[in-house]
Amino acid sequence: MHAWPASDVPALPGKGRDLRIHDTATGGPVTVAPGPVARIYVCGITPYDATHLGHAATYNAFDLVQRVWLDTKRQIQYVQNVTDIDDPLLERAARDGEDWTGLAERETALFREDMTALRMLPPQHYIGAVEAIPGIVPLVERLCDSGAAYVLDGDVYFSVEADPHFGEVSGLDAEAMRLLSAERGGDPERPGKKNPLDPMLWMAAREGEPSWDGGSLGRGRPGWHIECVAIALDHLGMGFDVQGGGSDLAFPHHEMGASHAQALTGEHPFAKAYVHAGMVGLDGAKMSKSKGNLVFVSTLRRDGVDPAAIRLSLLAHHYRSDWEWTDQVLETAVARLERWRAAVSRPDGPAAASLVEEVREALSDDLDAPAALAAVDRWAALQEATGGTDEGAPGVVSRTVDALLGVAL
Ligand code: 5CA
Ligand code: ZN
Repeated sequence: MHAWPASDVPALPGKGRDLRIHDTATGGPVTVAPGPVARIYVCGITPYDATHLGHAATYNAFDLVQRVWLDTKRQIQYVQNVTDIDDPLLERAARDGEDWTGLAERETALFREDMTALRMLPPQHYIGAVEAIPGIVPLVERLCDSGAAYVLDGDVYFSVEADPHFGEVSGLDAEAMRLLSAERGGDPERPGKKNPLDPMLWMAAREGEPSWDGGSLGRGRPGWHIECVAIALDHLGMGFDVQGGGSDLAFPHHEMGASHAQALTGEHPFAKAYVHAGMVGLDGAKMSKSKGNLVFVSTLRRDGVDPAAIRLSLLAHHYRSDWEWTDQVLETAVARLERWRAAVSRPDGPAAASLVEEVREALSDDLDAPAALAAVDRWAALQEATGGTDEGAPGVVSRTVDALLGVAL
């Protein structure tokens, strides 16, 4: 699949800082990507509805990761998937009497437009589940051959016991895992499974549903976790730096993915850090396509909201906190954008060298975007109150906000 166009990222004076970020598996901050090449996999959308602000907030977090790395001149290998075949997609297409491929293509196209408008940097490899199937089948076959997978009425399941590290990503106990598994696409109640938590690797073809050639597995379609594993191993290999997604992916998705990959390769870990963004809510509940309590990026854009203001709304919250979208959040961002634009439109201003360092410091410390915004706010307030004589300053501020926060002033 093709991704979306990249916006330019201006180079900044001085030296960028290494990123320290919270890792779910160890429960603490880790310095990621020590070498010159940084490898990141971010779970992509299931394209059965438009991009809501929860999605946008999560992709904003991983866009910041890239921007911190680019500031250190690291080379980045960034991979993202599109879950363009899965139950929710088929259910929505059936509900609306629409072809599932048309639905997936349309919503993926809209996602690209939203990402472009929000100035999220694109992945180098943007891979759909359907196009990954030829790579998924041999992995499932290998897991079967090694005894890490088993067949139940034609469906193939992964045995969580096959990975001695199972449970280390989320750190949850068995009961919590069971509850989340039932909530998030698993089938712990299905009789005949070796362990109720075992996730499906390959689903045998169902009447009236699309299916693909699965070699010795028979016709069917891939499970969700093996999709991301196949794509990540193909383009990044084991031991890549960051696996990212919203906190609802820690279990089962990232837990199971890590175990699939570790059982396949005998190596550990799948990713060196598992990074999770908080959930954005609306009216007291997590924004979710299944609940329907959504604010779409595309709706705001159509209503004339500046994408830079949407982005500032996201940046005003620390990526790990859960927060609520309200009109007030957007109004605050619109006002901030106006203040910043007025401040950088003057020919000179207060010196900005320390501002660049403050924004760098804030982002390198677990992506503290609110602290970065506060630093820019202080410069803008000084500009408004007293002004300054530094002719380069407004340009430096503008480029800092552009390069490190993705906001065009
Ligand atoms: N296709 C899978 C990942 S392989 C998937 O979870 N798709 S999704 O469309 O449901 O979600 C895409 C990303 O947005 C995931 O990282 C998910 O954790 C995140 N996300 C979903 N809802 C919210 C929300 N309310 N707030 C923050 N992030 C969210
Ligand atoms: Zn994924």
